[in-house]
Parts: sequence; structure tokens; C-alpha cells
Amino acid sequence: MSSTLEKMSSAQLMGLEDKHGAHNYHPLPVVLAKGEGVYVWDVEGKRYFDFLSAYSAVNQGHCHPKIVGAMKAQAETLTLTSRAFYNDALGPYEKYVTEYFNFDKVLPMNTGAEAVETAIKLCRKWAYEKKGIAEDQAKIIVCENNFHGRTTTIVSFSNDETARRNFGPFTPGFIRIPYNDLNALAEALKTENVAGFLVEPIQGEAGVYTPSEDYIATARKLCTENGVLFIADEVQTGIARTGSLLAVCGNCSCENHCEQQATYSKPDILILGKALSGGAYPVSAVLADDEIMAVIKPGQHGSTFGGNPVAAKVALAALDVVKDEQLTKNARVLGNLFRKEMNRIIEGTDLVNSVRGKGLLNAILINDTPESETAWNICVALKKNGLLAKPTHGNIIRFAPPLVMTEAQLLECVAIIEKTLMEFKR
Ligand code: IF1
Repeated sequence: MSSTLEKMSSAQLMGLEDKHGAHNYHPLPVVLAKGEGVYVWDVEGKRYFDFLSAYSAVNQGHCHPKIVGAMKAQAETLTLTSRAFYNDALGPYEKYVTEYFNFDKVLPMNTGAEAVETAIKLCRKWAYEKKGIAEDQAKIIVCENNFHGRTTTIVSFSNDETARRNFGPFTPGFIRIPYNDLNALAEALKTENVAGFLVEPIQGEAGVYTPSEDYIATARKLCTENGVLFIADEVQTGIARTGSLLAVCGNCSCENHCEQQATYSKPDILILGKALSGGAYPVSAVLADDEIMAVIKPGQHGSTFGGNPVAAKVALAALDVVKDEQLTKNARVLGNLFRKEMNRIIEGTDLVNSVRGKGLLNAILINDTPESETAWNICVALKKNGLLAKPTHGNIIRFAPPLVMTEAQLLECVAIIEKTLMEFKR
């Protein structure tokens, strides 16, 4: 056993996790020790392009100096007060984030799943106290192949057996419909006691399923017509990732959020997480206008760390970076270039069927069965060539680099992907 003072090798560090950690993940065999911008380094000092961005949490690039600076300054001043008392960071952050996304109120939480749970509770409470649905009868419509987190209630409405098996009994009150199917939504909205429709504007984990152009806008309209809350889970698609500030903005290209854009489908409840902190700290948020948020009264919901001063300062800095560095525009421009290049490469190989995505949230479909190891083995080969990515389900590889990437760096990554695919032997 090496002393903890010696630098441990990747193998030794993987061994520690294997021996002492729950086996709830199957990571790619790489042990990262440093991150800066679009790059990460393993413990042996090898540099990689990060093409996952911690599942779109590190949109602003690893260890962004402005975000880390804000975190360090607050961490040396006041880290946590709980909400038993006020603190001098939360109010200014709440003003900033509600104006940034055009909502009256924000309920600050920590993880994406907590924010999704908060949105579900908010929707149900609104349904009973404002819409007049009989208590405990509220239904929330969700989509097949959804991913909204891993709490028991959230997996209750998942159809991913791996995420659900032996975690019952499950929470009732959800109706599941096919994704990107407006007739199915219209039909489900006729059900009695429907309170809300919870949807990912692009289904990330399901394999970066981008719905039809009119899906989100029409879904928003159908919810309005039926007095049902439209709840957008932008934990993965939000904060400039898809080339708009929010995926529900459609093709809006403005850096700051506004309602003037014809393509904007304002949700009744907006769920944010991940890149809300640039990956530096767990920060999530639920935004809604007064009529909805007013149903939450003191003592009815919260968390120890929700709205803590460090989270507030980190999120302020993270959102500033998105605006100052025009990450929305960069994601849109580089995303178009990436898909153009991938389509060119796909012409020259039978290994890949297609590429799909929006902005810098993309995925390639590998020409093999979901049960095959091909996508995994391609990711291992990409790692060898200096680029880190990971398959989602089976034969789909998600590509989601930090939004601070330059065109030159993107083209370098395209060259690595092309080289890897051309050399790959099944
Ligand atoms: C893991 C997946 C992605 C999310 C959406 C809520 C949450 C997530 C749309 C919950 C979280 C993470 C969870 C993380 C890996 C990653 C993931 F593979 F699990 F499904 F991105 F697609 N809504 N997604 O994508 O947020 O509680 O995690 O902060 O569990 O391994 P969280």
C-alpha cells in the first residue's frame, strides 16, 4: 500500500474506488487530476479534450477563473447560514437570475433532481390550491425515455428498467406518453386532474433526441389551452448548451433572455441545474411567476444548502460568463460546424449511421446493436487519441464539449474523431 504522500497511479486510484466505493458507475478507465477550459489531464499527465463536460455541467470550461474566483472569495467569507437567517448573497443572486430568465421568482436548490422534485411539488400544490383539483388526485404527464434524475419519485415515472428495478414501491400520479408526439399529448391532456406536463426540450440521456421543430411550442400552447403547467427540465439543455440560452427559446439567438423572440415558449416552471454553476458547485433552481410560486409558504419546502452564499456567488459568476463570452452564439456556430463535419465523416465510414443534436449537444449513432460494445470501444479508442466521451444508451455516443471551445480546437477534435473512426476495427 503506497503512502498517501506518494503520487498514486491511475491503476492504484481506480483500485481504491473499486475497493472502497459503491459500484454505482462504470467509468471509462481514465483518472482525471486537473481541468482547465476544454482540457483535462489524467494522473499520468496526459491531456485530453473533454467532450462530455460532466454531462453539460462544465459549459463555461473547467475551473473558469471568474467562477473559481467567486467561489474562493465567498468560501473564505461565509459558506453556509441555512435559510434560518438571511445572507447578503442570496437576494442579489435571486434578482439577477429571475431577471436573466424573465421570471418573477426563483426557489434555489442544489442538484437537478432536487429541482425536478421541487417542480413536481410546486405543480401539485398549484393544482390543488389554484386549479381546484381534488387533493392527491393530481396527474403529471411525462415522456417515454425521460431522464429527470434518480430519486424514488423520479424513477417512479421512468421506463428505464435499470433505473427502476427493485427500487419500489413507486410514487403514483404520472401519465407517460411517447416523446415528440403531439397527438398523444393532446389526448393525455383530456385526462381528468392533469396538473402539468414535464418534458426535456431535447432528451439527453435517451440519446440526444431532438424533437420536431414545432414540438415544444405546440406543447406549450396545448398546455395553456388546457390550464396545465408546462414544466421544462433544462438541467442538461439549458444555459446556452443548445445554441440558445434555453432550448425552449427555439432558434432565439440573443445572449440575454427575452420574451420578444417569436420562437420563445416560456414554461410555467423552468428547471435549471448543472451549468448554472459552471460545474464548480451543486447549484439548481426552479423559476416560476408569482401566481405559481406563491403557493409555497414558509416551512413548506427547502433544504440545508439551498440558496447558500457560495452557490449564489458561483451562479452569478457562471451566468455572467455565459453572457460576457457569448457562449450561446459560440455553441450555435460551433454546433453547426460540428454536425457538418460529422456528416462529412459519416459519408466515409459504415461505422456511424448519423449525427443529431442542437448547438453543442450532439450524439452519433453507431452502426451496431445497443447491446454491442462497439460504442464503448470507440470511446476507449478516442481516449487513447486524446478525447474523452462516453456512450449514453448502448450504441449512441454523446459529444458535448465545453462551450468555450474555439473553432480551431473543435476542428482538432473532429480530426481526432475522424482518425479514430477510420482506424477503428470492430
Ligand atoms: C448521473 C444521465 C445525463 C438531467 C436532466 C435532471 C437531472 C439530469 C435532464 C438530474 C442529470 C446527469 C445525472 C448523472 C449523469 C447525467 C445524465 F446520464 F444520468 F442521464 F446528463 F443525461 N434532468 N443528468 O440530465 O440532475 O440530480 O444529477 O444534478 O446520474 O450519472 P442531478
